[in-house]
Amino acid sequence: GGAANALKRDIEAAIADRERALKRGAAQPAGVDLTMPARAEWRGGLHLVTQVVDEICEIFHELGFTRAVGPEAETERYNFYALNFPKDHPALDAQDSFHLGGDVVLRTHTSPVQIRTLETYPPPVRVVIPGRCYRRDPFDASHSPVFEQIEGLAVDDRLTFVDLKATLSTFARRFFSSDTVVRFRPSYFPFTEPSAEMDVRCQICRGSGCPSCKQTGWMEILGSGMVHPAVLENCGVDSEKYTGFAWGMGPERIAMTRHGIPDIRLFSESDVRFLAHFATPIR
Ligand code: 2U9
Repeated sequence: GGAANALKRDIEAAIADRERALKRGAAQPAGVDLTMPARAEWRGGLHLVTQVVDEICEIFHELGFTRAVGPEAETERYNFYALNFPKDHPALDAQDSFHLGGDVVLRTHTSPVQIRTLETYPPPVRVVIPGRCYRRDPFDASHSPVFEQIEGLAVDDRLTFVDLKATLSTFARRFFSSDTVVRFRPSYFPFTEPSAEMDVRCQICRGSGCPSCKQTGWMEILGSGMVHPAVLENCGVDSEKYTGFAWGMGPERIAMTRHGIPDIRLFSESDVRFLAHFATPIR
């Protein structure tokens, strides 16, 4: 106690000495302005892709979808076979996917989470699944070997292609603007039949044609389709009783479409000028 009191007196005396010296102005070194405000602190913020993922999931939440997540390392069964990929599909090739040994791969899409959901919960099911995916793609302006995906799935009795179109066009109008025009084009995926891609009118030129939309006036936003009956049966769902629709999209591409960002590599290069431009404070 005695020692602590002595120390306290010494500190108080030192502070008082210093205060007197500062008041005299004696201690201010030449060229230093002690009244200058301190530099602003660096604040962390949410990455643009995180913001877009959250916004998209929130819109689907309003439409009745629950967010689900799952593992990034998956068996070939969950990543390919349960989804009706034929054994000779190019995606199964070591050239296209990262194989971790045995029958384990880094997931190439978030679809395995829908398979797990259908195996676990009886219909009706409505889920939206954001997550990181991996493909052996070149790292260039429009491809990245590591990317985010958001997929969705609805399975219920009497769901039709009309439900798919209504859900996805409602999403586009809420995400872009209420007057956004969409179109559906026929497509092909092993896990959906029929399949369609959805385009929105180019957000940059509003349809008149510009370099961002390669003069077409449209931008592709997502792929979709009615779940293939074989996929439902693979998960133990009676395809005579239930139907479903599903879709998949890339949030990086959507963020690029919305903000006119020319190169996907900007998202992972950690250039603070780019990050700070789009960052929003964490609440
Ligand atoms: C189950 C049943 C159906 C998910 C789907 C797409 C269409 C699609 C890609 C678009 C570009 C992803 O970002 S991208 O690389 N996806 O076009 N995905 S339908 O269909 C499923 C998934 C799981 C059980």
